[in-house]
Amino acid sequence: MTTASQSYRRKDFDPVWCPGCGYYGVLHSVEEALGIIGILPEQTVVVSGIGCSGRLSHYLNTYSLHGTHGRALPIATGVKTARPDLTTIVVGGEGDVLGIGGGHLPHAARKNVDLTLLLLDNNTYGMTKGQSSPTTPWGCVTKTSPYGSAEDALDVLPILIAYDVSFVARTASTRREEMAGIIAEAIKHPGFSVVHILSPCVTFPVVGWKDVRDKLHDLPMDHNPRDKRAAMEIAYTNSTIYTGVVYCIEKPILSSRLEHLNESALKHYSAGFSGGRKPSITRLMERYM
Ligand SMILES: Cc1ncc(C[n+]2csc(CCOP(=O)(O)OP(=O)(O)O)c2C)c(N)n1
Ligand code: SF4
Repeated sequence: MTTASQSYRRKDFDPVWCPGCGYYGVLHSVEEALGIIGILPEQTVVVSGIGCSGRLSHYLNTYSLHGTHGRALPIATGVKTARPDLTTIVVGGEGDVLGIGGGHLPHAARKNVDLTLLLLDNNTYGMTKGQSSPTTPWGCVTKTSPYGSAEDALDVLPILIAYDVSFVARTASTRREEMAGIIAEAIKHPGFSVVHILSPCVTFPVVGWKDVRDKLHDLPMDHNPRDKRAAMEIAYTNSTIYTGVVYCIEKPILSSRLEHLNESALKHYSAGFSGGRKPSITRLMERYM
Protein backbone atom coordinates (compact mmCIF):
# COMPACT_ATOMS: atom_id res chain seq x y z
CA MET A 1 0.00 0.00 0.00
CA THR A 2 2.89 2.38 0.72
CA THR A 3 4.10 2.20 -2.87
CA ALA A 4 0.60 2.74 -4.27
CA SER A 5 -0.03 5.61 -1.87
CA GLN A 6 3.29 7.32 -2.71
CA SER A 7 2.42 7.39 -6.40
CA TYR A 8 -0.64 9.59 -5.73
CA ARG A 9 1.57 12.49 -4.53
CA ARG A 10 3.28 14.86 -6.96
CA LYS A 11 7.03 14.68 -6.52
CA ASP A 12 7.78 18.06 -8.11
CA PHE A 13 5.66 20.24 -5.88
CA ASP A 14 5.68 20.50 -2.07
CA PRO A 15 2.73 21.81 -0.03
CA VAL A 16 3.05 25.43 1.12
CA TRP A 17 0.69 25.10 4.09
CA CYS A 18 1.86 26.47 7.46
CA PRO A 19 3.83 24.09 9.67
CA GLY A 20 1.39 22.15 11.84
CA CYS A 21 -1.62 22.70 9.54
CA GLY A 22 -4.06 19.79 9.67
CA TYR A 23 -4.37 19.81 5.86
CA TYR A 24 -1.12 17.80 5.65
CA GLY A 25 -2.98 15.04 7.48
CA VAL A 26 -5.91 15.30 5.06
CA LEU A 27 -3.56 15.04 2.06
CA HIS A 28 -1.95 11.96 3.56
CA SER A 29 -5.32 10.34 4.23
CA VAL A 30 -6.58 11.05 0.70
CA GLU A 31 -3.50 9.25 -0.66
CA GLU A 32 -4.10 6.39 1.75
CA ALA A 33 -7.78 6.19 0.77
CA LEU A 34 -6.98 6.05 -2.95
CA GLY A 35 -4.42 3.34 -2.18
CA ILE A 36 -6.95 1.34 -0.14
CA ILE A 37 -9.42 1.35 -3.04
CA GLY A 38 -6.66 0.91 -5.60
CA ILE A 39 -7.91 3.53 -8.06
CA LEU A 40 -5.25 4.64 -10.54
CA PRO A 41 -4.28 8.35 -10.48
CA GLU A 42 -5.37 8.67 -14.12
CA GLN A 43 -8.86 7.44 -13.18
CA THR A 44 -9.26 10.17 -10.58
CA VAL A 45 -10.08 13.89 -10.79
CA VAL A 46 -9.77 16.24 -7.83
CA VAL A 47 -11.71 19.49 -8.21
CA SER A 48 -11.06 22.18 -5.63
CA GLY A 49 -12.27 25.64 -4.70
CA ILE A 50 -10.14 28.58 -3.58
CA GLY A 51 -8.48 28.69 -0.19
CA CYS A 52 -5.69 26.90 1.68
CA SER A 53 -7.99 23.86 1.40
CA GLY A 54 -8.28 24.34 -2.37
CA ARG A 55 -4.54 23.88 -2.75
CA LEU A 56 -4.89 20.18 -1.96
CA SER A 57 -5.67 19.30 -5.57
CA HIS A 58 -2.24 20.63 -6.66
CA TYR A 59 -0.36 18.13 -4.57
CA LEU A 60 -1.87 14.99 -6.04
CA ASN A 61 -0.71 13.14 -9.08
CA THR A 62 -4.29 12.74 -10.30
CA TYR A 63 -6.14 14.97 -12.77
CA SER A 64 -6.73 18.22 -10.97
CA LEU A 65 -8.95 21.22 -11.57
CA HIS A 66 -8.51 24.23 -9.28
CA GLY A 67 -11.75 26.13 -9.85
CA THR A 68 -13.09 29.43 -8.58
CA HIS A 69 -14.15 30.31 -5.04
CA GLY A 70 -17.39 28.51 -4.17
CA ARG A 71 -17.88 26.84 -7.54
CA ALA A 72 -16.10 23.52 -7.11
CA LEU A 73 -19.36 21.56 -6.76
CA PRO A 74 -20.99 22.71 -10.04
CA ILE A 75 -17.65 22.25 -11.86
CA ALA A 76 -17.34 18.74 -10.47
CA THR A 77 -20.97 17.99 -11.42
CA GLY A 78 -20.04 18.84 -15.01
CA VAL A 79 -16.90 16.70 -14.86
CA LYS A 80 -18.80 13.71 -13.49
CA THR A 81 -21.64 14.08 -15.99
CA ALA A 82 -19.21 14.23 -18.93
CA ARG A 83 -16.90 11.50 -17.60
CA PRO A 84 -18.90 9.20 -15.29
CA ASP A 85 -16.03 6.69 -15.47
CA LEU A 86 -13.72 8.97 -13.44
CA THR A 87 -13.72 8.99 -9.64
CA THR A 88 -14.40 12.62 -8.77
CA ILE A 89 -13.38 14.16 -5.47
CA VAL A 90 -14.18 17.75 -4.50
CA VAL A 91 -12.22 19.71 -1.88
CA GLY A 92 -13.31 22.97 -0.30
CA GLY A 93 -13.13 24.94 2.92
CA GLU A 94 -16.23 25.85 4.91
CA GLY A 95 -15.98 29.38 3.47
CA ASP A 96 -16.00 27.92 -0.02
CA VAL A 97 -18.69 25.27 0.50
CA LEU A 98 -20.98 26.91 3.09
CA GLY A 99 -20.33 30.62 2.43
CA ILE A 100 -19.96 31.84 -1.15
CA GLY A 101 -20.82 28.40 -2.57
CA GLY A 102 -23.48 27.50 -0.01
CA GLY A 103 -26.28 27.58 -2.59
CA HIS A 104 -24.77 24.70 -4.55
CA LEU A 105 -24.77 22.20 -1.70
CA PRO A 106 -28.51 21.37 -1.51
CA HIS A 107 -28.68 20.97 -5.28
CA ALA A 108 -25.76 18.54 -5.44
CA ALA A 109 -27.66 16.61 -2.75
CA ARG A 110 -30.97 16.75 -4.64
CA LYS A 111 -29.28 15.45 -7.78
CA ASN A 112 -27.31 12.88 -5.76
CA VAL A 113 -24.31 13.42 -8.02
CA ASP A 114 -21.78 10.62 -7.55
CA LEU A 115 -19.10 12.86 -5.99
CA THR A 116 -17.16 12.86 -2.74
CA LEU A 117 -16.88 16.27 -1.11
CA LEU A 118 -14.16 16.78 1.50
CA LEU A 119 -15.35 19.75 3.53
CA LEU A 120 -12.27 21.07 5.32
CA ASP A 121 -13.50 23.10 8.28
CA ASN A 122 -10.91 25.32 10.01
CA ASN A 123 -13.51 27.81 11.37
CA THR A 124 -11.93 30.73 9.50
CA TYR A 125 -10.94 32.06 6.08
CA GLY A 126 -7.36 30.81 6.32
CA MET A 127 -5.97 31.86 2.96
CA THR A 128 -7.07 35.50 3.36
CA LYS A 129 -5.58 35.54 6.87
CA GLY A 130 -8.27 34.90 9.41
CA GLN A 131 -11.64 36.52 8.75
CA SER A 132 -14.78 35.04 10.32
CA SER A 133 -16.37 32.21 8.37
CA PRO A 134 -19.72 30.36 8.40
CA THR A 135 -18.50 28.12 11.26
CA THR A 136 -16.86 30.82 13.40
CA PRO A 137 -18.67 30.66 16.73
CA TRP A 138 -20.69 33.71 17.84
CA GLY A 139 -18.56 36.21 19.75
CA CYS A 140 -15.13 35.15 18.39
CA VAL A 141 -12.63 37.88 17.69
CA THR A 142 -11.30 37.69 14.12
CA LYS A 143 -9.87 40.10 11.54
CA THR A 144 -13.40 41.04 10.44
CA SER A 145 -14.90 40.97 13.95
CA PRO A 146 -12.50 42.83 16.26
CA TYR A 147 -15.23 43.12 18.95
CA GLY A 148 -16.50 39.57 18.45
CA SER A 149 -18.51 38.05 15.59
CA ALA A 150 -22.21 38.89 15.56
CA GLU A 151 -23.43 35.68 13.90
CA ASP A 152 -24.11 32.11 15.00
CA ALA A 153 -21.97 29.33 13.54
CA LEU A 154 -23.71 26.99 11.11
CA ASP A 155 -24.34 23.52 12.47
CA VAL A 156 -22.84 21.51 9.61
CA LEU A 157 -24.01 17.91 10.14
CA PRO A 158 -27.71 18.72 10.71
CA ILE A 159 -27.65 20.81 7.52
CA LEU A 160 -26.15 17.96 5.48
CA ILE A 161 -28.66 15.46 6.86
CA ALA A 162 -31.58 17.86 6.33
CA TYR A 163 -30.46 18.22 2.68
CA ASP A 164 -30.57 14.41 2.54
CA VAL A 165 -26.95 14.10 1.38
CA SER A 166 -26.80 10.33 0.89
CA PHE A 167 -23.55 9.79 2.86
CA VAL A 168 -22.55 12.06 5.74
CA ALA A 169 -19.47 11.47 7.87
CA ARG A 170 -17.36 13.48 10.28
CA THR A 171 -13.73 13.12 11.31
CA ALA A 172 -10.80 15.33 12.33
CA SER A 173 -7.50 15.89 10.55
CA THR A 174 -5.57 14.44 13.51
CA ARG A 175 -7.35 11.08 13.10
CA ARG A 176 -5.46 10.01 10.00
CA GLU A 177 -6.26 6.32 9.97
CA GLU A 178 -9.96 6.85 10.66
CA MET A 179 -10.04 9.67 8.07
CA ALA A 180 -8.47 7.46 5.36
CA GLY A 181 -11.02 4.70 6.03
CA ILE A 182 -13.95 7.13 5.96
CA ILE A 183 -12.73 8.83 2.75
CA ALA A 184 -12.37 5.40 1.11
CA GLU A 185 -15.94 4.50 2.16
CA ALA A 186 -17.21 7.86 0.91
CA ILE A 187 -15.56 7.34 -2.49
CA LYS A 188 -17.05 3.86 -2.78
CA HIS A 189 -20.53 5.14 -1.87
CA PRO A 190 -22.69 5.45 -5.00
CA GLY A 191 -24.00 9.01 -4.74
CA PHE A 192 -23.16 12.33 -3.11
CA SER A 193 -20.94 11.81 -0.09
CA VAL A 194 -19.68 14.51 2.24
CA VAL A 195 -16.88 14.08 4.76
CA HIS A 196 -16.83 16.96 7.26
CA ILE A 197 -13.21 17.22 8.43
CA LEU A 198 -12.53 19.33 11.52
CA SER A 199 -9.16 21.03 11.27
CA PRO A 200 -8.87 24.26 13.30
CA CYS A 201 -6.44 26.73 11.72
CA VAL A 202 -3.20 26.84 13.75
CA THR A 203 -2.01 30.19 12.36
CA PHE A 204 -5.27 32.14 12.78
CA PRO A 205 -6.85 30.16 15.61
CA VAL A 206 -10.55 30.76 16.14
CA VAL A 207 -11.38 27.43 17.74
CA GLY A 208 -8.67 25.74 19.82
CA TRP A 209 -7.48 22.27 18.85
CA LYS A 210 -7.68 21.17 22.48
CA ASP A 211 -11.38 22.07 22.65
CA VAL A 212 -12.02 19.88 19.62
CA ARG A 213 -9.68 17.02 20.58
CA ASP A 214 -11.15 16.64 24.07
CA LYS A 215 -14.64 16.17 22.66
CA LEU A 216 -13.87 13.70 19.84
CA HIS A 217 -15.41 10.26 20.28
CA ASP A 218 -16.18 7.25 18.08
CA LEU A 219 -19.86 6.82 17.22
CA PRO A 220 -21.82 4.54 19.57
CA MET A 221 -21.46 0.92 18.42
CA ASP A 222 -25.22 0.54 17.97
CA HIS A 223 -25.64 3.69 15.81
CA ASN A 224 -27.67 2.90 12.68
CA PRO A 225 -26.61 5.29 9.87
CA ARG A 226 -29.76 4.39 7.89
CA ASP A 227 -31.94 5.87 10.61
CA LYS A 228 -32.33 9.58 9.81
CA ARG A 229 -33.72 10.51 13.25
CA ALA A 230 -30.82 8.74 14.98
CA ALA A 231 -28.40 10.51 12.63
CA MET A 232 -29.98 13.88 13.48
CA GLU A 233 -29.69 13.11 17.19
CA ILE A 234 -25.96 12.41 16.78
CA ALA A 235 -25.58 15.52 14.62
CA TYR A 236 -27.23 17.74 17.23
CA THR A 237 -25.15 16.37 20.13
CA ASN A 238 -22.78 19.17 21.09
CA SER A 239 -21.24 17.86 24.31
CA THR A 240 -19.46 15.13 22.30
CA ILE A 241 -18.15 15.37 18.73
CA TYR A 242 -18.93 11.95 17.32
CA THR A 243 -16.79 10.82 14.39
CA GLY A 244 -17.64 8.17 11.80
CA VAL A 245 -20.36 7.57 9.22
CA VAL A 246 -23.38 9.33 10.71
CA TYR A 247 -25.87 8.92 7.84
CA CYS A 248 -25.87 6.65 4.79
CA ILE A 249 -28.75 5.80 2.47
CA GLU A 250 -29.19 4.60 -1.10
CA LYS A 251 -31.06 6.56 -3.73
CA PRO A 252 -30.72 6.93 -7.52
CA ILE A 253 -27.65 8.84 -8.68
CA LEU A 254 -27.77 11.68 -11.23
CA SER A 255 -26.62 9.58 -14.21
CA SER A 256 -29.39 7.00 -13.72
CA ARG A 257 -31.96 9.81 -13.24
CA LEU A 258 -30.84 11.35 -16.55
CA GLU A 259 -30.87 7.98 -18.30
CA HIS A 260 -34.45 7.44 -17.17
CA LEU A 261 -35.38 10.94 -18.35
CA ASN A 262 -33.72 10.39 -21.75
CA GLU A 263 -35.59 7.13 -22.25
CA SER A 264 -38.94 8.72 -21.38
CA ALA A 265 -38.29 11.71 -23.65
CA LEU A 266 -37.32 9.48 -26.58
CA LYS A 267 -40.36 7.26 -26.08
CA HIS A 268 -42.63 10.30 -25.87
CA TYR A 269 -41.01 11.85 -28.94
CA SER A 270 -41.17 8.79 -31.15
CA ALA A 271 -44.75 8.00 -30.14
CA GLY A 272 -46.24 11.47 -30.48
CA PHE A 273 -44.27 14.14 -32.27
CA SER A 274 -42.52 12.27 -35.06
CA GLY A 275 -45.48 10.27 -36.29
CA GLY A 276 -43.61 7.02 -35.67
CA ARG A 277 -40.48 8.20 -37.52
CA LYS A 278 -37.00 7.95 -36.02
CA PRO A 279 -36.39 10.88 -33.64
CA SER A 280 -34.27 13.59 -35.23
CA ILE A 281 -32.74 16.66 -33.58
CA THR A 282 -33.06 18.60 -36.87
CA ARG A 283 -36.81 17.88 -37.07
CA LEU A 284 -37.20 18.83 -33.42
CA MET A 285 -35.35 22.13 -33.95
CA GLU A 286 -37.45 22.89 -37.03
CA ARG A 287 -40.54 22.96 -34.84
CA TYR A 288 -39.17 26.01 -33.05
CA MET A 289 -37.80 27.93 -36.05
C1 LIG B 1 -15.15 35.41 -5.75
C2 LIG B 1 -14.07 35.50 -4.71
N1 LIG B 1 -14.31 36.15 -3.56
C3 LIG B 1 -13.35 36.21 -2.61
C4 LIG B 1 -12.13 35.63 -2.83
C5 LIG B 1 -11.04 35.76 -1.77
N2 LIG B 1 -10.86 34.53 -1.03
C6 LIG B 1 -9.89 33.65 -1.39
S1 LIG B 1 -9.84 32.32 -0.36
C7 LIG B 1 -11.12 32.94 0.57
C8 LIG B 1 -11.64 32.25 1.79
C9 LIG B 1 -11.13 30.89 1.98
O1 LIG B 1 -11.73 30.33 3.12
P1 LIG B 1 -12.14 28.81 3.14
O2 LIG B 1 -12.96 28.47 1.96
O3 LIG B 1 -12.75 28.52 4.45
O4 LIG B 1 -10.75 28.04 2.94
P2 LIG B 1 -9.42 28.01 3.84
O5 LIG B 1 -8.48 28.98 3.22
O6 LIG B 1 -9.80 28.42 5.23
O7 LIG B 1 -8.97 26.61 3.74
C10 LIG B 1 -11.57 34.17 0.08
C11 LIG B 1 -12.66 34.95 0.67
C12 LIG B 1 -11.92 34.95 -4.04
N3 LIG B 1 -10.76 34.31 -4.30
N4 LIG B 1 -12.89 34.90 -4.96
S1 SF4 C 1 -3.54 29.62 7.31
FE1 SF4 C 1 -4.41 28.02 8.59
S2 SF4 C 1 -5.52 26.68 7.15
FE2 SF4 C 1 -4.12 27.96 5.94
S3 SF4 C 1 -2.26 26.71 5.72
FE3 SF4 C 1 -1.98 28.03 7.51
S4 SF4 C 1 -2.68 26.77 9.26
FE4 SF4 C 1 -3.46 25.84 7.39
